[in-house]
Amino acid sequence: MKLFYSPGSCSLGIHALLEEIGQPFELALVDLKSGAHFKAEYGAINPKATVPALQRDDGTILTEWQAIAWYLAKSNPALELLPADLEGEVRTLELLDYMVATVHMRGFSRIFRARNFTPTTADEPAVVQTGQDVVAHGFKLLDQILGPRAYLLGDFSIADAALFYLEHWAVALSLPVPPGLAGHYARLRQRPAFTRALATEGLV
Ligand SMILES: N[C@@H](CCC(=O)N[C@@H](CS)C(=O)NCC(=O)O)C(=O)O
Repeated sequence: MKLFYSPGSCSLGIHALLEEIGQPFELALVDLKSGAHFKAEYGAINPKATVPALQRDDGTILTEWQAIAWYLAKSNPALELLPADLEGEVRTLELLDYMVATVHMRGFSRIFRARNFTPTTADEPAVVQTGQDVVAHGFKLLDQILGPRAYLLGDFSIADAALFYLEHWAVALSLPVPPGLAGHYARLRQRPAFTRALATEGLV
């Protein structure tokens, strides 16, 4: 398998999951900062011009964070990266969708790319503030869901890898992180797979 990634982006969570799985995989750098995702070469791989994208061993490409994580969990059942029961599965999907579609796409995306949300430069600080409010509300809810447990669903799951990249961004931006999530982030950084992914991406 080959993961198309950009260092420190949301692909970090998928990278850490591939490390958790422990099977050989390749990394292909798509440097978002230099606009490599808009070049024709990457367009032929993922016309959505986003990372992560996963090329599987049969050559097919899978996109969208939740779909890639779900595929990795389901194709490695012995690792139990997903709860086995229906209730556990829908709770995982519920968490993934909230973290990726809301906290990431409606929150952090406004902070990182305010200009994509308004044609008016003067409005950009307000866009960033809205993004920070979405993140703060999301982190409050996720902190409540985590509660005193080590991981979002009790045992480690793909949901924790999504929360990890959000926490990583918040720490990098010096945004407030509730104590429970700060503990969760520290705990994941200690997992060898996450430590390796961070080191490979030059983030430690
Ligand atoms: N819905 C996509 C979103 C992925 C996404 O937005 N990735 C960001 C990096 S974290 C990206 O590729 N951005 C490209 C850009 O900003 O132009 C997913 O879940 O994979």
